[in-house]
Amino acid sequence: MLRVAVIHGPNLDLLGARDPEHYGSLTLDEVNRLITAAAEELKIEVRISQHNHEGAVVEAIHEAARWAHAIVINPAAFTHYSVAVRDALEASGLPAIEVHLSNIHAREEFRHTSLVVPVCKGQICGFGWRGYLLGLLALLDLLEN
Ligand code: CA2
Repeated sequence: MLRVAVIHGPNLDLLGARDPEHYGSLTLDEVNRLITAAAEELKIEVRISQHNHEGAVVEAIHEAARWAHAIVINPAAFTHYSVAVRDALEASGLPAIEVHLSNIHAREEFRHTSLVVPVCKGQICGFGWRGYLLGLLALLDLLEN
């Protein structure tokens, strides 16, 4: 069975509270339930976590390297400046998919840069919470076919 760590970055615990035009109206718990339900259907084991601190995201990636086959990560703001998150992903040796709820390329200039995408298999953005499901499907395709 494919084992995937789903890691949410800072402020994503605020989902559903405001900014629905960028991030949708679902709470993080609701998004996580949808991810869990889809993973069950796809016969993927998922462990989902959310962290507001950079070091905690780094540790979640280290932890994933001990049990998971792959990572789906929305590094949120860390995407745009965290060398530490990028290095942790690279060091994990795991295939990772970068996910964003919003289309970061259609937003402010500073969101166009991702430090993590060069160490990921690819980036999915602009499809809201469904991006996480697309990430799981992409990993299934990559790792099982
Ligand atoms: O579109 C995404 O998923 C982002 O990763 C979300 C980050 C943002 O910094 C990235 O550029 C794109 C922000 C997450 C904050 O989420 C909030 C949700 C509700 C209210 C306030 C913030």
